[in-house]
Parts: sequence; structure tokens; C-alpha cells
Amino acid sequence: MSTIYALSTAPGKAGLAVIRVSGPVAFAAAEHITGHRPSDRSMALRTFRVPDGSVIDQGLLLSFPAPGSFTGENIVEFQCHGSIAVVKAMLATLDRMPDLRAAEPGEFTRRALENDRLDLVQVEALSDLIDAETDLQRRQAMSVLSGQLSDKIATWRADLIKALSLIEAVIDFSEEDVPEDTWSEAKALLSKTHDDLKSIAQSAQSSDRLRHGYSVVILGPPNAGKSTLLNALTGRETAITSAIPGTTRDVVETFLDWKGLPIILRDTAGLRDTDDEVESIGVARARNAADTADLRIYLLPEGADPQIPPRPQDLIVGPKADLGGSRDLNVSGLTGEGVEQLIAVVAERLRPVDLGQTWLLRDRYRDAIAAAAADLDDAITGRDGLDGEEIIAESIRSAIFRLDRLIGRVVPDDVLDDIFSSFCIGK
Ligand SMILES: Nc1nc2c(ncn2[C@@H]2O[C@H](COP(=O)(O)OP(=O)(O)OP(=O)(O)O)[C@@H](O)[C@H]2O)c(=O)[nH]1
Ligand SMILES: [Mg+2]
Repeated sequence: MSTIYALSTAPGKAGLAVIRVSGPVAFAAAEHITGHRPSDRSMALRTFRVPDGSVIDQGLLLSFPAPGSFTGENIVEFQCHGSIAVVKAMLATLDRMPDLRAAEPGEFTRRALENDRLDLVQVEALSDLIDAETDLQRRQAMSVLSGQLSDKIATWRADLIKALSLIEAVIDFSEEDVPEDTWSEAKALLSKTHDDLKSIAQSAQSSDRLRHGYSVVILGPPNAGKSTLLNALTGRETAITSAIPGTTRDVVETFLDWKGLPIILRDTAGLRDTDDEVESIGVARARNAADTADLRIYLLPEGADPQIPPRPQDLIVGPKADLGGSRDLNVSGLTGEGVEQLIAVVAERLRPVDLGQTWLLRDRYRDAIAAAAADLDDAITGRDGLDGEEIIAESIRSAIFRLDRLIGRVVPDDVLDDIFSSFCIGK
């Protein structure tokens, strides 16, 4: 196994930069550059030098021995100044050492997987954590990274193996010797796992939104103050506003963090019938955005026609609250009145009901979980319909295999290559 190195912090100027080295000669590399390595699992101030003795920088050196390190190998981390020249000199020095090479994208994490420090679900959670932009995204990624989903999968797997062994025992018995409650015990295990899988699969939509953002669209007639509200919500002049009805034509999109939820907020053209060619394209775009939205905020003056029928989830809000308003919620983009309340109500409506079940599920998980649930469905109904025990056992084996693939127990290399290709170098 080769020893790999990489800059693990973002490239460019910064207060600090961290260079990570992992593998059999990591400790030798540290000694080469600093003279001597601090004791295991500790950090010490060191001078970093090139082999001819000239000083590159002064910084901290951290040392983690195998097998309790992130990768499961010997690791050292150089914490140097975040200078482009320092980092360049450090990487060049490492590169000149025998048996060391630059890491590929995600290679540290891949080694963590290969050395059983993380399973595949946790590997992807680490990637989610690094990509997290809102508090809820961070919390969901952390709960998977800390092993909550892996523990659940381990329980399902153990229950299925137990059920399988019960069914296999039935297969080995001759017909008349089969204990009556063996099947009911197996069926209870299968049903429990099946229901768990199903409920997680049902949270897939919330998971998808937590990962990619909830779509919230502001709708209403021209001049209602939609763009002014968008600007108040983003805190800057995101969209053009004017007293001329029909100002907004394109859908104006921004990303916001509302109470930890990732929100993609869209301002749209005022909804009305129009002969203006460009404006009618704008209205069509507004309708499209409304169709795919998770929640629509209707900025609707008293007595105005919503044009697009509201859904139960949607909010009808009175505009220009500074001039008065009689709806339950009235907002003013101009003065900011009601804006905080609007954010709170929208976040409340969108927040997943069962956050504990809402993991940042990827398509890969969703497919595996749904397919495993279908296998168990076959196994359970198969028995009710008196399928042979061999066929039922086969369905259970298939579900176990899908869970094994999910956590990375059995994963083809091309799937792994695909997963790690989205990682940055240094992860
Ligand atoms: N008093 C008051 N005036 C507002 C408020 N919001 C917007 N306006 C005014 O109403 C006019 C229209 O505002 P916009 O935000 O451009 O309205 P819009 O709904 O985006 O209009 P279109 O893009 O044409 O559909 C402008 O003159 C704004 O200054 C508000 O909260 N209070
Ligand atoms: Mg507008």
C-alpha cells in the first residue's frame, strides 16, 4: 500500500493549511521534514525543513498511529501557514520522498472504508457533511456519519439473518416435524423489518428536499410587491422593482437558509392575461415554477383572483402591510413588517414531520431500501400464499444482499469509483 499525501484544506490564501499524509511511511516523512515526530495522538510545534536543511515554515505536527486513525493507517498532519508558496514547498518536499505520491480524489476516505473505519453510508454522509450549507443538512449528515443509520441497517440485517435461519431450519425438517411457531417467529421479524424499511423509504421525498432544497415560489398579481418581498427576504436588491405592473419577466431564483432548511426561493412574473409577448412568456414560466413548488406564497390583495388554485400547503399573505391588511398574515417588503413571521410559518410547514427518520437519502439508498422492502413483501405474502420455503429463503437472501451493498460490504469497484469521483482531493 502506497503512502499518500494531499492538501486537505481549500487551496488559496488562508490563516492555516493542513497537509495530510497517510500510509506506511507517513511517520518517516514527518521525521524527514521535522527531525522528530510527536508522540502518538499528540501535536507539537515543529520547524518544517527541506532535506538540505533550509526552513519552509514553522507549524504544528499531529500524529495518529494505525489502526485508530481516520484511514486506519499511520497518519501525520502538518498544520502550516495557509500560504500558496509554503504549501507548494511542502508538497514538493513530500513528492521528492521515495514511496510517497499525491492522493487521488477521496482516497483518504476510500482507505477508511477499506480498513472498516467507516461503512459506505458513513462515507457518503461525510461527503454530505462537507457539502452541508444549512443547520438541518449538517445535523442529518452528522447523524448518519455517527452511525445511526448504519446501526439501523445492522439491526435489520441481523433480524433477517435470524429469520432466514428459521426458514432454513424448516427446510431441513421433514413436513410433519415443522414446529408451528417457527414460521410465525420468522414472519414477525420479516414484518418488523419490512415496516421499518417502508417508513424510511417514505421519507425519501423529505430527504431529497433536505439535500437539494425546498422550492418556494412567490405568486400574485402584477405590482403586488413580490419582488420587493424577495429583496427583503434576501437582504439585497436581488430583483428589479418598479411601480410599473409587469416588471418581472424571468423567474428570479435565490438560495436561502430558513431555520436550518435549505430554501430555493423564486420570484415570478405577476399573473395576469396579457397581450405582451415577453410578459406572457414570463407568466408561463411563473406557472411552471408554481407547478413544481413545494409551497407557494400568494401575495394577494383583498379580493384579487389567485389565478392558480392554491394547495392546502400554500400560504395566502396580504401585501403592503404598511398600508393596512386584513389577512391572517400581512407582510411588507418595504418596511419588513411580517417578514420574520412569514419565514417562521413557511419553515414550520416545510419541516419534515419525522426528522429522526429523514436521512439525507441518496437515490442509491432509496432504491436499495425500496427493493429490500419489496423482497420482504414477497417473502411474507409468499408464505401466506404457501410459496415453497426455498423461494421465501431466496427473497430474504436477496434483501440481505441489498443491505450489504448499501453499507458497502459487497460493492463493485465501478460503483466505488463513481462514489469517490465526486470527492475532492484531500478528503
Ligand atoms: N407601500 C408599499 N409599497 C410597496 C410594498 N412592496 C412593493 N411596493 C411598491 O409596489 C410597487 C410594485 O412593487 P414590485 O415589488 O415591483 O411588485 P411585483 O409584484 O414584483 O410586480 P411585478 O413584477 O410587476 O409583477 C413598487 O412601486 C413598490 O415600491 C410594500 O410593502 N409597501
Ligand atoms: Mg416583480
